[in-house]
Amino acid sequence: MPVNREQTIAEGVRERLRAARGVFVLTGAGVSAESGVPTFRGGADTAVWKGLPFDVISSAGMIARDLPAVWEWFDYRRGVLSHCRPNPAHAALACWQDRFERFTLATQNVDGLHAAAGSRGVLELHGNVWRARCLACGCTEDIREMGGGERPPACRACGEWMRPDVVLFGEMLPVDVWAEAAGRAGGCDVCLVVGTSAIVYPAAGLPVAARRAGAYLVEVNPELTPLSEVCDATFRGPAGEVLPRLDF
Ligand code: BV8
Repeated sequence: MPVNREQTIAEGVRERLRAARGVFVLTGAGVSAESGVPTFRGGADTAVWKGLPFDVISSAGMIARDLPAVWEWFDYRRGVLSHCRPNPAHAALACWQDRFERFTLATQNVDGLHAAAGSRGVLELHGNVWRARCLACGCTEDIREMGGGERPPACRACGEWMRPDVVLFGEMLPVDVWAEAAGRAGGCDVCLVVGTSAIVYPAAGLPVAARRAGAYLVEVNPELTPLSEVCDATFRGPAGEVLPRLDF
């Protein structure tokens, strides 16, 4: 896209942000790509683990079928993440959080990088890879504070096995987190969608709901997505470069 045309659009978005009272942001794996976190559908194929497509190893049935394998998969993910730090996209969103009457950051990412960048009250739609949850009593614990590598780890409250506190395919999203995200998406002036292929539901429905409720919809993604055609503005570039440019 010719530079001045993108600059014009960027100035339009900055104006909208300056005037906005409520801003809703939905992020996906792409916002962490520049931190070195592999995306799921980056490039041609879907991420595969030991021959299993990620949406199989990350599916509800695996908990009953092979909980140790699920832990191995998320231990591997944590291993990758332990070398990753927030990037300028995370930083831009963190400094925007106090500049609006209502600012909501909802993410599909389980990497915890938004919080690491200073974002508060992030709505983690799909959970967090650094937390474990007891299969019996529902207690959650930060895995970094659980010491020993026992797998599956036992719950310190009731002794039952714990599972990664992430939402697997076929599982409901946390009801309170979802309700807040859906409510906020339906009441914002500007909705930004950053780094998501917008394929996984119900998260991908949030920007559509925001648009239907009258929000100005902005997409930041190097590639086209199913959402692109309903957006008011799109930026085909990496979030770590585009978001700082949208600072207003
Ligand atoms: C449920 C945690 C029901 C685990 C995840 C309606 C229609 C069709 C299917 C369904 C439907 N409703 C439900 C379904 C089924 C399913 C689903 O959506 N399937 C898809 C595959 C079609 N949904 C579910 O199962 C959900 N649960 O519906 O429960 C229910 C109801 C009642 C009772 C019981 C149950 C649960 C979904 C959550 C699953 N868990 N994650 C883990 O991480 O392993 S999903 C996981 O995959 C991520 O969290 C994320 O949501 C998704 C990956 O998508 P993205 O984040 O967008 O990443 P992707 O790689 O695809 O794309 C990256 C993008 O970034 C690209 O566009 C790329 O161009 C861009 N990019 C790259 N670099 C950059 C960049 N952008 C900006 N800057 C860059 N530098």
